[in-house]
Amino acid sequence: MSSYSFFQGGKTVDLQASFLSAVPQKTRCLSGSASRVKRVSIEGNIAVGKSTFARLLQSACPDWEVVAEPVSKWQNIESKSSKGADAPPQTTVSNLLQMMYQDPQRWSYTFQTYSCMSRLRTQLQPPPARLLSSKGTPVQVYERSVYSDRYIFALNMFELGCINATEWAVYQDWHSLLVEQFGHQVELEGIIYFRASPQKCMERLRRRGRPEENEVKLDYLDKLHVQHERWLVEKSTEINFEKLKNIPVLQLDASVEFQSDPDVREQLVTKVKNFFNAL
Ligand code: UDP
Ligand code: D5M
Ligand code: MG
Repeated sequence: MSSYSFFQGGKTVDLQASFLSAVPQKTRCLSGSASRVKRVSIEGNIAVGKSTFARLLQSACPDWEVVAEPVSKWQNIESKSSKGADAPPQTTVSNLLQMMYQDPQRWSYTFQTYSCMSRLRTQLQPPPARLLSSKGTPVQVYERSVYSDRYIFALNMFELGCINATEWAVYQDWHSLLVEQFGHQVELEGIIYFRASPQKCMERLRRRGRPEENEVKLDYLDKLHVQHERWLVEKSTEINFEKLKNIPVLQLDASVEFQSDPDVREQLVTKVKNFFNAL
């Protein structure tokens, strides 16, 4: 593992300004129909089956839209550099997810700035027209949230010593500002906690075979599991946002094989429907 770089902390500057220019004006204040949309996030450990389940929900009901986690953005960061005024700019593509797993001490803070920023940007996109014109209750299902960024991943990195005390203080400061400024546009009505043992997640992680995650150890999934339990079951994580403290949580047993079993799938979808109706 490398030592810390002097430049790490400097990468957070002007996040808010870059957000404001990146987010279309119409998304900054919600129209009447957009404010009808209920937002829910699916939370859970790595490879527990969130994306698979989210796709299933999307096909189960036309009133639901899934907003996937922007993992491919984390794997493909384009940067341009120029050797001089006359030289053509060179484009480099880097894989920040891989860099974070290969050298967590160097890259965790950078990764957390980008994962949170890219997630928020993705979730701030306006819902599709079919959702806004739906007669039922439209629901947007987010794969994870700015809250799991902070209370699961960033907190875990801090506790592991991969984000130092200064970085953690800086992170919390800008994260709170972002949530205060933009949080109402991505505010959640509820959370689905997709829960399985770390062993089951490891089995699925290996089956998925994402190359960047080759070196992920069971111990890491154990730690993330404990963070989820503290936040969503024991409620012992210190939360800084009032509305989040009392948010309804639906716990689903994800250890069952739902992908290939239509009966199990249906049971899970019914639980989700009842949960949405009660929100
Ligand atoms: N998977 C499975 N059975 C299930 C659900 C998921 O074998 O009932 C597999 C899925 O095909 C994928 C892996 O588990 O290869 C991880 O799933 P996903 O990418 O949905 O997990 P996420 O990281 O999004 O939670
Ligand atoms: O995978 C998302 C991948 O990204 C997984 O390898 C965990 C990693 N990671 C690290 N920090 C974060 C944050 N803040 N959010 C999300 N993912 C993070 P998935 O398949 O979605 O579990
Ligand atoms: Mg996923």
